[in-house]
Amino acid sequence: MVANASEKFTNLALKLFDINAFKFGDFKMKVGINSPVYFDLRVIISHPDVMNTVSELLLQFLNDKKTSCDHICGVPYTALPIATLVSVRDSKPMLIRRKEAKDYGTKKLIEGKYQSGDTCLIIEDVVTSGSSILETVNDLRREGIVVTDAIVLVDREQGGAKNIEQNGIRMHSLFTLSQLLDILQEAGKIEESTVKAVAKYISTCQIKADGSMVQPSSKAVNELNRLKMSFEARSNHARCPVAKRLFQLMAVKKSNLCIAVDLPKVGAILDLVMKIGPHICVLKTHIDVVEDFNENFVHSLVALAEKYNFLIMEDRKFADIGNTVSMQYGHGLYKISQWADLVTCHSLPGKGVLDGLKNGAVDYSNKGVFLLAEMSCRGNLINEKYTKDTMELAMDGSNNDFIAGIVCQNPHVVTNPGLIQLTPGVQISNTSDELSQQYSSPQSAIKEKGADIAVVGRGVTNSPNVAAAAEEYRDQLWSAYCSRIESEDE
Ligand code: 5BU
Repeated sequence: MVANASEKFTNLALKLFDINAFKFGDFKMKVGINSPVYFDLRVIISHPDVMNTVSELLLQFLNDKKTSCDHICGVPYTALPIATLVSVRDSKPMLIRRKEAKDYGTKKLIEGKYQSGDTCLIIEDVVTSGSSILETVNDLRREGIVVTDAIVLVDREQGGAKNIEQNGIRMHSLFTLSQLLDILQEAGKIEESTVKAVAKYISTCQIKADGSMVQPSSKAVNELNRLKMSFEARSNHARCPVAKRLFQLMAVKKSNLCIAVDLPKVGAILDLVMKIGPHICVLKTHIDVVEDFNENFVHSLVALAEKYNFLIMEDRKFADIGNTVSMQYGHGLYKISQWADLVTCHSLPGKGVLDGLKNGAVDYSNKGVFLLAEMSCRGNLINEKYTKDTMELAMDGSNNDFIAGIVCQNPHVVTNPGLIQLTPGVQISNTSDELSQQYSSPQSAIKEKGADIAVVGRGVTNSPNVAAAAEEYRDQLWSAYCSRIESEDE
């Protein structure tokens, strides 16, 4: 069946969302208030099918508008390959504007064959203020080229169209931000609260052509800043059912404390869990340190999780090829997928490790993964690129129903309010151990590092009164969370 035009638009919008060409959360912008939506259309070059559809729709749009021109020019850099495809499909010669004139040779700013008086159509990926389009237009006009029309993939509706129209250019767009939001909401991909937060941001953050805000004194805040949102509100944004459940559980139990029970004997573990159960949202295990493991032990653990209403996370840090991980998760001595609600996983092997986990679970719809984007120990080899790539993996459309959250150490890693930040390395009385572990206080973990859930191990398990210690950590962590979401500062 041949898709009709609106179906094609809808499918393209959903595909762009799935490949992370735009994201919702909290993003730094050049002007003022952080934005709840962020576009990164550079990613489409990795998806030839998307490039194909985009160029096809642009061409169709141009033909419908009967916009005639001698040349096509893409605004560098994202729009260059798109302009190339349109140029080839339409047999229209292209022009390229250099961002800086070469400091040798001809010093030409505009590459390509043209004459003064020729007309040129501009192609751009996303327009915010319109200033990038105007820079390109100005350089073309300096060469005597006539520019009257620009076409963009997405108009963020923040004043760009008006700004460029004041410079004598008509702006056409394949999508406005509002249209994209409608499509995504209709398809159940985003919540009404997301649509509202974006609408509020757009109406408050209109931008002038010079990049400044129309109302610079505005007090608006980004309503999708997860650090300021309650766990109840964030449960609506979770795409992984276990994360949704965990957000709700935390809100009901008023606990964002995860205790790591790194003890070698089942008796001691169960005894401890009975004491700390009422205070925790997650119990974290390292099942391979248990010396007398047996099946009854996990049955007892699951029964305690039900009784005290917490989730069980096996901190297995899976890190192998999919096939191996699938066996490690579902089979072997521990059969982790049968009793752990959540597991941790390294992103190192890439997408295959997540496919392996899905494969190892009987039904992964009630299971979740925390991906490691950073570690707490001194000297670990993770760098910024690794962390960023881990987040790309987490947000990928094919995985995001399985990723409950991220293990990390700083507040800018997780931008999506539907993901939970888990931060280990928390203790009140120590700042390190002898084996490179580094600790921060409960307050610092929540307010400075951006933790939603803090992991406390020896801070509780080494205490002479574990119940009282758990209660103390629970109270400190919960009040730090309450103060984080209530405070006015950014
Ligand atoms: P501690 O006793 O509070 O230091 O225990 C911390 C727990 O968190 C322990 O089980 C570690 O394996 C786990 N952990 C960590 O400490 N740091 C990390 O970066 C990651 C996990 Br990931």
